[in-house]
This record gives sequence, C-alpha cells and structure tokens, in this order.
Amino acid sequence: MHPFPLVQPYIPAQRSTVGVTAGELRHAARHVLLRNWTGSSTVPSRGLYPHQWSWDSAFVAIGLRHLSAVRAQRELETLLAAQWGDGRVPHIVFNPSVPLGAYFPSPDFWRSSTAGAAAGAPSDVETSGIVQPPVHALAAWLVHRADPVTSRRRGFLKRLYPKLAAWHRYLTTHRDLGGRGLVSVVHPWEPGMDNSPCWDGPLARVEPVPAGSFRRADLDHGCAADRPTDLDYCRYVRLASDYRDHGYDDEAAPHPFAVEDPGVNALLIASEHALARIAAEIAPETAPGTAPDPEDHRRRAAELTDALVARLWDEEAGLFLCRDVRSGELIPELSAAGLVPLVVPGLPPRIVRALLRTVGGEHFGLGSAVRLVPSYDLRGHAFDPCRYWRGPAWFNVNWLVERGLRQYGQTARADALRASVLAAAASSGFAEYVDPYTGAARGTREFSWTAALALDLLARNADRAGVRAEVRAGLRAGIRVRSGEAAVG
Ligand code: 2M8
Repeated sequence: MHPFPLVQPYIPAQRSTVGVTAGELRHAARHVLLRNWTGSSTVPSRGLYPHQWSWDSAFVAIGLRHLSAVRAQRELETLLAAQWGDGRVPHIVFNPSVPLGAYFPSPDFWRSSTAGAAAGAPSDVETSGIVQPPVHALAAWLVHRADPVTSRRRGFLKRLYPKLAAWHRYLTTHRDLGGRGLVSVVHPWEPGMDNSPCWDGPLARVEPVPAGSFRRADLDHGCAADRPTDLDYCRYVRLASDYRDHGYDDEAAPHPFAVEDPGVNALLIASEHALARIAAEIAPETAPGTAPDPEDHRRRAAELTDALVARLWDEEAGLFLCRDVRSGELIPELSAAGLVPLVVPGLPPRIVRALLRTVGGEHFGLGSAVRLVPSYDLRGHAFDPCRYWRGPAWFNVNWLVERGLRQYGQTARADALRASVLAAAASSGFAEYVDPYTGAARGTREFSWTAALALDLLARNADRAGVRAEVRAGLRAGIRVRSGEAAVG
C-alpha cells in the first residue's frame, strides 16, 4: 500500500509557474528577496508587512547568506541598530518613508522614542515596544559560517556579540515573569504565532478596546477568513497600549497576558549555543582579560534546557506545552511551538523519542496525513486549515523541524520534509503559509522568509542533481497542480 493515500499524481504539463527544478526555484527565490530588499534590510512582504520584522530578518539573513554575505550581515546589523538600551530587540523597526496608514499599529501608536525613552528606546528610529523569538544569534552564527573571511574582515561577530548578549540578558532577567528561569511573552505577537489557539484562554481575560477605535490595515491586503478576528485585534491593542502607557517597563506593567512558550525558549537555547560558538570565535581578537567565556553561554543553555523540561514538558501529550503564568496552569492545546524544541541539542532521549512519535502521530500527521507540519493540532477543536496560526503550515516552523529531525539522526524524514517544503514553496509562489492538507497558498505571496528558507534548504545539499531529483520527487509524490494552485498530500 502507498504510504501517502492522499497523494495525487503530478502532471508535468501543469507545472507551477515558478518552476520545479532547483535552479528555477533558486532563481525565483532570489528575485523575491531582491524585490523585498529596501537598501538596508528586507520587508516580509511589500504590501502586508512594509517594515522590518525581527524574527523575519533572522530567517531572511539565513537565506541571504547564500546570495551575499555582506547583505545578510547588514540585515542583522540594521535590526540591531534599533536595539533598546535595556537590551530588547523590537519586533518591528519602522521605515519612515512608509505612510502611517500602510500598517497598523503604526509608529504613532507605539510612540517608542517618547514612551520608551526611559527603557532606552532609540531616539532616531521608531520601533514597536514588544519583541519576537530570539533566533538572531543562531542566524548570526550561520551567516558568519557562510563566509568567515568577509565576516572577520568586517568585524561582524565582534560587533554583534555584545548586542546579542544584551538581548539574551534582557529576556532572561526582565522577562522571567514566572520566576522559574524561563522567558515569558507578554503579547500574542511576541511568540510570532499570533493567533494560536494557545492564546485563547489567557487572552479571554483581557478587556478588549472598543470596536472601531482603530483601523486595521491588514484586511486591505489579506482575506478576512485567513486573518485574526476583530475581537482578537481589540485585545491585541489593549495589551500593547497598556504596556506602552507603563513606559514599556516590565516591572511596572501589569502584564495580564504572560505565557511561557516552548518555541521562544527553545530558540533562546539554540541561540545561547550559537553565542557560545561566537564567543569562542571572537576570543582571539579580544583584549586579554575581556574575552567572553563560551562556558557562560553553555551553562545558561543547560539551565534553560532543564527549566524547559521541568516547566513545559507534558508526558501524556508527548509534547512541550505553553504555560499560562497568571493561572500557573499548562495550556491544554497542541501547537507546533511544542515541536520547536527539537532544535535544542542534548534533550533527554526519552523526550526526543516522544517528540519524534508525536510529529508523525495523529495530531501533526507528518508523513501520513500531511507532508508539512501544521501550526496546530489537526484534531484540535480550533483547527482551521486557512486561518493564520490556527492550522496552516508555515515555512519557518517546518525549517526548524527539519533541522531538529536532522539533528536527532532522522535523515530520511528530514530529507522528505525538505523536499516537501521546497515543493510547497515553488507551487505556492512563496506563500506566507499553506493549507497543510492541500498545500493551497494562503496569506500573502512572495513572502521573504519562505523564499529565504527555500534558498537555505536548496543550498544544504551541494549535490545539485540530488536536490533537483528530491524536488521532483516531492512534487510528484505530494503536489497536485490545478489552475495555478497546488496541493500537498
Ligand atoms: C505576523 O505578525 C504581524 C504582527 O507582528 C501581523 O500579523 O501583523 C506573524 O506571522 C509574525 O510571526 C511575523 O513575524 C509577521 C511578519 O511576517 O507577521
């Protein structure tokens, strides 16, 4: 019996317009990144997201390094130039030439340079006041590895190291709201999985601002059925404006929404390991007695890993869950964030075995019901294959899981996932996200991290013919192309 009963035959005559060969895909991805480059950084998408986003830029840099080491370095340098004095890296850096109405919440909502002044917000650039997952040290290390000569010549790591270390310090000190050694997020936009069903419970406690008190810009570009609801937005706005009105001061702000998220904490751990490598790399260029100690970062990574397991591992679910810091309870929703810790090296073997079972089991279905990891439980009460982070498959999440599978020796599964990611990126026109069952494109198209991470996966195998064969096999096995739309089985 065929292992993937949902698979439809691939019809070569109807191949997608971006092409299916590795060369064609690389070419198309490069064009997306060129179009979305502003001169100093990359927008996630020209229409829906016309500024610089924090974790988007980290993923973009990981792909850009295969095109231009200097551009990849600049992507991260531009973001970190907007870092606040308290160490936080804001989730959006606003481009002053973009009209205020193009994105909501705009700079006049966040008012970072005034409301955030006491927390050290820069005065020469406007930013948001919340953060996103700390993928940056991992990205910086990967960018360096792509061209160490140029990196050393530009002093890239030496300049970035203190900023990245301060960023991690902000998270581990100001954001340990649960007091147990893990970072809390204080807004659903912070973990990057904006309207995951995991937030429904904690968010229900938040008093929404009156409907009509602001104007959403996202619906000018996206389909309302794919985006968060108006009520979600009224609560997002309440949380962000209360934080702002407390000067973005974590000690003063009430933070009614405080959640320990396994994705955010796992990425912090992976980035601490990267910081250890960066510290070792720059040590010879640093004045004696002032060199950073890689061991500090390894120790912090180990402590965070222990806390992650102690606080968020759920044996029965076979998955890491989110913890609502305000109620003290684990949140009983299965989200792809719980699989992200696969990127953490050195997890206890029983946990790795359980995660590997869960990713292919009935809730995430990888390799059986679906070919890409969905963002949320396929069997969950809130599952929706189209709506934002409530079910669709996202490319950054799948890139992380691919990396995790490979790290834990699951080469064949990682190869299959890579082929599916590449096939879906090609057939969806580098969509922001796709329906995990059909592969139909959702959200915006020509999305930067989709293109960047496709480039990275293409580059991982030096054997171009091998990659081409894999992409073809993925398409043949899992993609149905009809009227310009593709379907992943
Ligand atoms: C989405 O989030 C922004 C708010 O930050 C939005 O919906 O307007 C999320 O998918 C987030 O993870 C991503 O970084 C951002 C830009 O791509 O869009």
